[in-house]
Amino acid sequence: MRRSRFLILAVALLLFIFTIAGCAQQGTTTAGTTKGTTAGTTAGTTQPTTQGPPTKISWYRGQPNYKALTNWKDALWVKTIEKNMNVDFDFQGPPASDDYNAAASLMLASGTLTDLFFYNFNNYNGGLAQAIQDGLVLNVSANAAYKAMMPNWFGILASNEAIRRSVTLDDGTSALFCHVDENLKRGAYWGLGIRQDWLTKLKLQSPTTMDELYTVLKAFRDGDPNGNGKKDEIPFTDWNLAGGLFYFSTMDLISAYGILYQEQQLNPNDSKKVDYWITVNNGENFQQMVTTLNKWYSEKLIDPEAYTQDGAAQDAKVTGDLVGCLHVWPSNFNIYDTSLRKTNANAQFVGLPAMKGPAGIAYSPNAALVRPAASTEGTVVTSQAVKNGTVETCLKVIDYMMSPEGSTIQAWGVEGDTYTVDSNGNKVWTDKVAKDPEMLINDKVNAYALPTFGGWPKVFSYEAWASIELNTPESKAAHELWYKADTRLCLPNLTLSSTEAVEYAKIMTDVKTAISESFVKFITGQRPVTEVPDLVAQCKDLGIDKANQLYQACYDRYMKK
Ligand SMILES: [Ca+2]
Repeated sequence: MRRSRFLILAVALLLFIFTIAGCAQQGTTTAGTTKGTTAGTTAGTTQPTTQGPPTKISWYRGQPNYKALTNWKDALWVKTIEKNMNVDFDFQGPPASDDYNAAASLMLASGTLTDLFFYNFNNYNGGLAQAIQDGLVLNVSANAAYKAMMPNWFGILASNEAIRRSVTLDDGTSALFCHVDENLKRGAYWGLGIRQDWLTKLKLQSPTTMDELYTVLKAFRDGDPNGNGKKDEIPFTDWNLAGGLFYFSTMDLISAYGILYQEQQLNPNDSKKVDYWITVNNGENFQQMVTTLNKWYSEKLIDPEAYTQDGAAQDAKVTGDLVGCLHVWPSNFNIYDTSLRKTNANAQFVGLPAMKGPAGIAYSPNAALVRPAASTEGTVVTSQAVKNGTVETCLKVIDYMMSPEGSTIQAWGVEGDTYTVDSNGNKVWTDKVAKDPEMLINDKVNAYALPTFGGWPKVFSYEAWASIELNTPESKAAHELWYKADTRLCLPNLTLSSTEAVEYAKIMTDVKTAISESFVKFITGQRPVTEVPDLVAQCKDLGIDKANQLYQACYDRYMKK
């Protein structure tokens, strides 16, 4: 169970890293603008596209690896969409154990395309714009007849400014179809968690600043909150995503210093200026951050193994009643507490808000709060669909998936079967989903619907997501805390032009390598923090200012879109 959870986490994290570390797009801004509806029209789109036998549509995308589902064709929501649209999907992607990006990149390079193709175009040299120019991807928005077949998709773009800016290229091109969020609150899907029972035992308040957290971690270290008479507590821990050199718990602390871990951001003192964590105030904030974390590390407040252990090793410490504070997802509250309470009935993880640092502002480490779309990763219609004569069916199917009806099928399955609607109009899971004797609802639901994962053309249902992810009081409360963080550092979904994307990737590969080689060393003391200015100079030599300028131009265009 733990193993499969980490597998799923690892996949989710990889997707997450592509999104935040990728060179092209990122999310959107301003809660207000995404409010309201995805009007769109469903007229005509619920009709099957053809009479007679179903139209075969080939679709390249990876297979799932859920406890309850290993082939998309078996999912109730897929079968229902196939039936309603009279299509027969032929999913040709690799199994979940394979490297999807590598497999899909090979397919693109070989020119062997399916009708529909799922891909993160950050990984295409020159991005989506270049893939269109190269004749692989159909430019749907450039063709009035095609556009007319997608009233739901283009209706959402017309009615929701934030989503339109996120998913279109600078010239208004719309050719990639992804999940979109009308409720940005869903973006508050991770943050710090802490042992409330340890705080209570040591008579401590929940910390809101880095200074208060320092005091709490010292008390965790010295006060024997797990009560075994040994000084074995690990106040703060982290883990290394294999191959990713990515540290989640540390990321959650970094934002307290007005900087965001490994991604372009807005300057804390100039809301119009694009910056990077190493270049904000010429490295001053970065230096403050590593100086503090180095102090914590040397005082054994941070796990000595934080930067080398894997997720399973971290998890074993957490469920072994040893860890006080770390990065968590909503489902962790239930998973960790259930495990801990077998031996410690009072164990309770609760969420912590984003910490305030020297500036006294609780900056959000999570840019998902301002990004209403996975705008570089999604499904495109290919030139192969033109050759196969399936374009019309492909467009209508995608548009149906974006419709309220199609999105509801993806989020909840089939009414009367997997969910019912109560007298208040709220959807409720039926017992076959919620009360399976073998599986938790979090697992069982995947056989029928996909409420907690994106990756398909759909309008995300916040309610369906919350019904699975926020199913404990602790996760609900944490979600509210994380949502309140200050998002002023977070950039929206930005899309570099094809030439910008090539230049950016060239610079940032070297910059990221230089920083990742030193970042952990600064914390663990293997490199003195007084050498941060040398790293800043090295990054400038490698062209970080130019990379920031490329993003700046892109952001300026976004603001005018
Ligand atoms: Ca102890």
